[in-house]
Amino acid sequence: MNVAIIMGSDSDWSIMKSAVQILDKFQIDFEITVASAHRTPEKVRNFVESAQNAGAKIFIAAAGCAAHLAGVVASYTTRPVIGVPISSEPLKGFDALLSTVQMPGGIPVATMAVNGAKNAALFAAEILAINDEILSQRLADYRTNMKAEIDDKDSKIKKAAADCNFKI
Ligand code: RP5
Repeated sequence: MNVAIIMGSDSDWSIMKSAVQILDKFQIDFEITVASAHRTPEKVRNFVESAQNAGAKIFIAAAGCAAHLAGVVASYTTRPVIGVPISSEPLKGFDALLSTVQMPGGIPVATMAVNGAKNAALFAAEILAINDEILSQRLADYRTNMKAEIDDKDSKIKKAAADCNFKI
């Protein structure tokens, strides 16, 4: 198991499933659990320790509101921790962003954008690819496909604009 994902609640799943989809696409094995820094702190600690013992190289921690989960996970491991602040009412994720990103010196969390689950998984893949040529090639192919998609969108927009009788 390479990546351990921890979410503060099952309500974070609608966002975090895109991280799982990316890990699956790149054939990266992972484990996922729900555990809260505030509601179930012992479960968080036990999960981090057991995931690390099981070989987790990277942790992805996602939480909303006063989102201390990623920081707490980072306090229990020296493996890289990627934080995903989750949007919630009434502050739309700004609360979670600041709670996740503003770590004190000594305990880093690589914080993604609010709801940045996809990039969290891609960032994990990029770290793992440092020592994995096959994964590195998959990431290169992914970028190549992304370029082709953008070129396709460019062509469609140029055609749509031409149909409107003005040029971009
Ligand atoms: C956080 O509180 C969770 O990560 C979630 O984003 C938010 C709300 O949790 P629920 O009330 O939906 O369980 O700890």
